[in-house]
Amino acid sequence: MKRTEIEKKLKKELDKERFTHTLGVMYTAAALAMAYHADLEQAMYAGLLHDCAKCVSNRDKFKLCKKYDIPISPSEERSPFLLHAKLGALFAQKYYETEDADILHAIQVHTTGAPEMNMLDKIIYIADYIEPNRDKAPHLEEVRKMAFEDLDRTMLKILSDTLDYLKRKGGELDPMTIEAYQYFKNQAKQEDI
Ligand code: DGI
Ligand code: FE
Ligand code: FE
Repeated sequence: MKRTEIEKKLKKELDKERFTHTLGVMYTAAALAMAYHADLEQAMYAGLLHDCAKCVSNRDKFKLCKKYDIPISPSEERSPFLLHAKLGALFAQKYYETEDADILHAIQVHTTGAPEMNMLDKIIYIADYIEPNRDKAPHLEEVRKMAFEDLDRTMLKILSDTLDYLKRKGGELDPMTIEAYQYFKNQAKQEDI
């Protein structure tokens, strides 16, 4: 599907705020792709589609996961909003004609992150956090600058701030978020040696 067609469809599926955020992520991902010589088209499509399953009720999230054999982890059972990432990858393929495995993977890991993320995965994860309409995350100014200097250090900073935030508010930590954090922490240590 053309990007403009996807935009039209998403405008109907998402609430106003989420649609505005989505465009913010698409253009921020584009800017990061330019800065790091990544594929611009892939970054824009992945940014546009990353939250395509966000505005589905929790009840329907569970139903759809069962219907399409998407495994639900115990942590997702308790925090069903996490499922919008896996479901987003399914929707992108099913309803938005996206077959590109890199785009689908970037959508799938955009909420928790994952060990060994590739460049597109990192660009989407970071763009989601720093896009211009975001205003609540801590250290935003610093992270926004860092994003255009070093993707791995930025991943570590966002993951660490996210874990702090979740611990403070008593949110459950998904094992994948912890694994992602440890991966980028080890990576940073190895660079120091
Ligand atoms: O969908 P968005 O709001 O644009 O962004 P997102 O998909 O990155 O989701 C962000 C939220 O996800 C943020 O409030 C932190 C939360 N999150 C990330 N990792 C975990 C988590 N929440 C829980 N409960 N557990 C996690 O491991
Ligand atoms: Fe999301
Ligand atoms: Fe998002």
